[in-house]
Amino acid sequence: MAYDYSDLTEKTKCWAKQAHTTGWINTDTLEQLSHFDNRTPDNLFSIITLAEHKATRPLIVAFMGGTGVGKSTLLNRLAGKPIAKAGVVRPTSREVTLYHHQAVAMQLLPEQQLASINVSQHDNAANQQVVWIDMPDFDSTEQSNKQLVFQWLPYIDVLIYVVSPERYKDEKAWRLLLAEGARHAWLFVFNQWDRGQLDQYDDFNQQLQKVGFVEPVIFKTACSEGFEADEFIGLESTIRSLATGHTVEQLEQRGSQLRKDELKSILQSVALNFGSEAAFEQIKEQWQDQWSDAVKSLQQGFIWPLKQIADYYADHAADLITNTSNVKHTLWDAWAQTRFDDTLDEFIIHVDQQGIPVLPFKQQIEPLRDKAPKIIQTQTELAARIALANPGNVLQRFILKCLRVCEIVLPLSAMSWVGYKVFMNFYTSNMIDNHYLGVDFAVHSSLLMVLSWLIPFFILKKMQPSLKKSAFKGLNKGLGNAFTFVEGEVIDTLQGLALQHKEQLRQLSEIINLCSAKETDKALADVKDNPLKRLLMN
Ligand SMILES: Nc1nc2c(ncn2[C@@H]2O[C@H](COP(=O)(O)OP(=O)(O)O)[C@@H](O)[C@H]2O)c(=O)[nH]1
Ligand SMILES: [Mg+2]
Repeated sequence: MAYDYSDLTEKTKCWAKQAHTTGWINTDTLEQLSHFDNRTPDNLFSIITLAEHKATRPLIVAFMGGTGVGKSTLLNRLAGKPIAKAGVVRPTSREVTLYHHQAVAMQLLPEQQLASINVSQHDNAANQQVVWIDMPDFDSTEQSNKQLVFQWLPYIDVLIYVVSPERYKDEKAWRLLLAEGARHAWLFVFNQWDRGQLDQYDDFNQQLQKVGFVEPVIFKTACSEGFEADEFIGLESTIRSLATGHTVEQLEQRGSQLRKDELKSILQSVALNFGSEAAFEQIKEQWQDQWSDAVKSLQQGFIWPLKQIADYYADHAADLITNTSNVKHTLWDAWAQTRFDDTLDEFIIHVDQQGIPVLPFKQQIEPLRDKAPKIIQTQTELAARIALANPGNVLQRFILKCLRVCEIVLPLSAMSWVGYKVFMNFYTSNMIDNHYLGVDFAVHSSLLMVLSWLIPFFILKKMQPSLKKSAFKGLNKGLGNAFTFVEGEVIDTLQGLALQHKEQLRQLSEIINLCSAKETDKALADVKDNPLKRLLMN
């Protein structure tokens, strides 16, 4: 289904509004996508009261050209009476003259009503389907005349470009023809032919061919007294033949397609400045590289403060458990924040270089600048507490456990053995009247018992892991976790942004595709020998 131009501009405006709010397009682009020229010849007729052609509006035809070429004279000749001021001293006609059938109800727009306008009506049924307009001189020194012409141009179906032998090379009018060429259908009048030369006509014809009119329709007219043998009738009948509902519809459709094409190319250029999906993949890798560099430098910068904090933690291990707010030492200082901010800034510059809109990045990555210190603080503190709760490594802790067992088991075994010896000797000495154990035994067995307790006790004492080292290790581990955490936060944000980006592009491409949908049923190209074909610029 083909959408109307106004529907497409509405869709575009809606899209632009939300894309601007989320930062995907800047204010300039929003401006560009919020104001579209919806003026068409159709706007001039809100009510049409033509008896037979109720549904069809008349064809709007306007004379345009340089000063004094004879536009007003041509309209007067057509009307058969002086309705437009002709031959006024330069700068000439400042007003717009409308000439139409009395049955046509024109609804002038407020801006047009303000400008000086001169309306003449007729009752000639043959010209019922045409509204003629005489435009002020476009090349006039009066700036307001030029503005008036520009104000009226969008409402005109067919422009009759009038030239004279002196002014057929007029630059200002020619520039307007080039600029507006594609938007209208064109007929050409070589007026004041009573003074014209054939080579001037050929020259003019060739110029028109050069700018894209393959076979321009040019009428030679002469409006001076006593010179009747010209092609004025041809001009009149050509216009009349064009003033059918079908042609008007075709012109409207062509205008609408042109505007859709213009909208399409604007949207395509917006899409070009949007960055590709591949660019998103690239920036993800870039972030990982940049972050690993930053981590290296942060880690180096943290060695000394880490040691300080580890010492502090070890010395205040007890305070740590009861009151954390006593811990004044924080790892994340101004230096670290600057280093981190620089990394993010560098990354955003890179995003910009990849042609991806940076505002959403700035908006979504900004909170991380405040969040990073908190992440670092929580992670390092947590790891330090865990480390202090279980100091040393697994092997160390196992050996210590064994030693603690030995500290009990060894003296116990020594005591049992000595006890057994004392008992056995006491028993046998009673039976066979032997001597009791001597002083030697007493000394040795005491020594054995003392040693079996002292040795594990000393080793245990010496092997106790250092709290400082444990705190340092813990802090280091926590720092590593925090870095991974921050990296993950950015990657998550990037993934979220990539999805948003994809969705924005999808919506934009949808509108672009709708602009491309051709209204094939009435398309000009399908109609062979269409009278309009010669009137359109290629
Ligand atoms: N010789 C000659 N003079 C003409 C012809 N058409 C118009 N003029 C004169 O050219 C002058 C300017 O005409 P006008 O219609 O006011 O030109 P406009 O400025 O294009 O509207 C007037 O004096 C006309 O009488 C023509 O075909 N031949
Ligand atoms: Mg005039």
